Amino acid sequence: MNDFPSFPPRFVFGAATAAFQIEGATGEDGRGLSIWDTFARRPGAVLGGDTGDVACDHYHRYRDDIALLKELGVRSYRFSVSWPRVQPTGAGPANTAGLDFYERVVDGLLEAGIEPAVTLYHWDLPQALEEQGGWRHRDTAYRFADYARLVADRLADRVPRWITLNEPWCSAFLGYGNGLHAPGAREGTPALAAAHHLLVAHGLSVPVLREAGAREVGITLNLDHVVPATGAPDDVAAALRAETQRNLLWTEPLFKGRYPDSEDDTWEELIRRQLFRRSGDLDIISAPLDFLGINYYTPSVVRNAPHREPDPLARTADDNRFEGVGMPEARHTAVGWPVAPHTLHELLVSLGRRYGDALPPVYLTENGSAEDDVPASDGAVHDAERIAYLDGHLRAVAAAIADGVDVRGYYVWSLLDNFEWAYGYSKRFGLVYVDYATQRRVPKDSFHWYRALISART
Ligand code: IFM
Repeated sequence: MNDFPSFPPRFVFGAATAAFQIEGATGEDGRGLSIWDTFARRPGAVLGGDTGDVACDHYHRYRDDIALLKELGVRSYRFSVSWPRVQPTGAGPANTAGLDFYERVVDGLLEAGIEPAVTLYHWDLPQALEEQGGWRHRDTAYRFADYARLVADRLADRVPRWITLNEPWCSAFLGYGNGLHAPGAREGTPALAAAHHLLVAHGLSVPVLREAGAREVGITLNLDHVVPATGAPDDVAAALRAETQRNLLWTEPLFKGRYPDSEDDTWEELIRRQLFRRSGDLDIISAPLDFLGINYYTPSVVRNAPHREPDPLARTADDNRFEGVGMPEARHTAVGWPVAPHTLHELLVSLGRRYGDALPPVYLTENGSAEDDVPASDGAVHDAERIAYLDGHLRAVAAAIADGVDVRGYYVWSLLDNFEWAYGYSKRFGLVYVDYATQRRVPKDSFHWYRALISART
C-alpha cells in the first residue's frame, strides 16, 4: 500500500508540455519560423545540433498522447500554443490551419474528460518579430495582445485556464542577457527592456482573454528560493540581488504595481536606464489575476562576487555580483540541479507572507526532474529517483497548503521526454520515455506511480 501525500478534494493533478519541445512539424500547414528554429541552427547553440524539426512528432501523434494522459488519469493538461503556427510572422490574420490544430487538441482533451490549460507564450517568438527587435521592442507587447485575441476568440469557450507567459525570466535573461537561449543575445539595458515588455504583454493580454470568455487567467513564473551562502552582510546583499533578478523584478510589478527598491543595488544606472518604462505601464501589468503559476525545480545558494565583466559598458543584465555555490550535500539530477524539496515549501510560505491577500491562488505549473533514463532488459524504465523527487515536492506542496498557502494544483513537467532547449534531446524529464528513432512511447515507473497517486483519491 502506497503512502501518498494528501491534498484537498478539488486539488488539480496535471501534466505539462510546451509546443516547441514536442510538436515537430515546424514546416507544416503554414507555420512560420520561430526564434528557436533559427537559434537551433546556430553552430554550438544546442547540444548535438538538435533541432525541433521532429521533436516528439506530437503534431501528428497528439491523439496517442491524449490517450496517454487519459490513462494517467490527470484532470488537466497544460500545453502551449506556438505563436508562429497561429500567426506565421507575428502579425496579421490567423493561419487557420494552426488554430485548427489546437482546436483538435482541445476537443480531444475534452472528449477524454481532461481540462485544457493553455500557455500562450512558451518562448517561441515568431522570427519576423525578432528581426524587428523582439522583446526589446515595445511593439512586440501589442503584437502579443493581438495574438492572444486570435487564440482566445477560437478557444476560450472550451479552455478554462489561461497562462499568458511561461517563465518570462528565461525569455529576458537567458534570451537577451547571457544568450544561452534564443535569440542568443548578450545585452544590458535591452534585456531589462525585454523583461518590462514581457510584463506589459502579459498585462495587455489579461483583459483580452477575459473579454473572450476565459474563466481563469494567470501567468507562470519560475521563482527561485535564494539562500545566502553565509550570514555575512555581503552574501546577504548578494542574495537580495539574486532574488531581485529572479523573483522581485516580476512579482513586485505584478502584485504590488511597482518595481522593487532593491533593483537600484542590482543594476547600475547605466543598465537600469528606464526610458522603456512608461507612465501607466504598472497599472497595465498589475491587472488582477485569478492565479499565479509557479515552476519550481531547485533552489540557489549564492555568495557575493565581483562583476564578471569589468567594463561597465560591456556588462550584460545578468551580471549582478552574485555567484552560485551549489549544494554539495544534495543529490543532483541529470541537469546538475540539487534536489531540495523543503525549499519549495519555504518558497510558497514566504510568498504567502510577503504578498498576503495580494497573492492569488497558486498552481505549481511545472515540477519534475531530468534523470538518466534507460529502458531496462524488461523493456520498462525504472526511474525510482524521479519518483522520490516528485514525492518529495508533492509533500512540500501539501505542507504549504497545511500552512495556509492556497495551492490549487500541480502539473508534472513533463508528460513526455522532449527537446530540453540548449540541451537538445540529451535530458529526459518525461513520465513517458520517448524513443526518438521510432517515436515509441514507454510509460516509466513514475507514470504508474503518479497514476496510482491520482487514482488513490478517486
Ligand atoms: O523544459 C523546461 C520548460 O520548458 C520550462 N521550465 C523548465 C523545464 C526544464 O528545464
